[in-house]
Amino acid sequence: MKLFYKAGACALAPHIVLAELNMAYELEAVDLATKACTSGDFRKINPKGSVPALLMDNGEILTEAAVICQYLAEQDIDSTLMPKIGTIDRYRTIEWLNFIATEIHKGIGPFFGLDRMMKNAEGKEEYKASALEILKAKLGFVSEKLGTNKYLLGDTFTVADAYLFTCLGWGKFIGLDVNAWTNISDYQKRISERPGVQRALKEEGLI
Ligand SMILES: N[C@@H](CCC(=O)N[C@@H](CS)C(=O)NCC(=O)O)C(=O)O
Repeated sequence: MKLFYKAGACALAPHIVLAELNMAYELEAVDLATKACTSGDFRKINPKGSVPALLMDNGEILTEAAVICQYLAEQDIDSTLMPKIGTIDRYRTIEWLNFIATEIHKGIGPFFGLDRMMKNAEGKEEYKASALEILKAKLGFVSEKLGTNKYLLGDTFTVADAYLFTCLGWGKFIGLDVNAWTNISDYQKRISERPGVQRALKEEGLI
């Protein structure tokens, strides 16, 4: 299996899952500005032009971070990264994945492409200020739900934690101080110390 990624971007979530499961995998970096990668034009691999993309051993390509994470977790039937089918915890995990993808990931994503989206300097500042307030409200909700639990689902680390941890890492680039919420900063630290997470961070050159 090969994961196409950009260091620190959302592909870190499935990368963490691969490392946590100790699966055999290769990595290939993508230049998101030029869409170039060692294999050539990345758009021929993923026409959406975005990472992550997972090249499976049978040649299939799977995209969308939340979906790749679920797929990978289910390659190992003993894994607890995705709770078992039929349990409420499974739907809680999917509920978190959806929230993280649509509210947190896509709440932060536009900050990185603002120069391409808006020409008006004042408009950009206005957007950033209000988008930051919206994000803060969402993280306030996360902090409240998390409480002093180790992970989003309680004591068990799941794919939703791999995804949320990835997005929290972007806060420092957009003026969002996640240390404002003790529950979240403790959570971030706890996850960063997991061996699988350490391995993925090292492989992306982030530590
Ligand atoms: N819907 C996709 C979005 C992925 C995404 O936004 N990837 C970003 C990096 S975090 C990216 O590749 N941006 C460059 C682009 O889309 O051109 C997913 O959830 O995986």
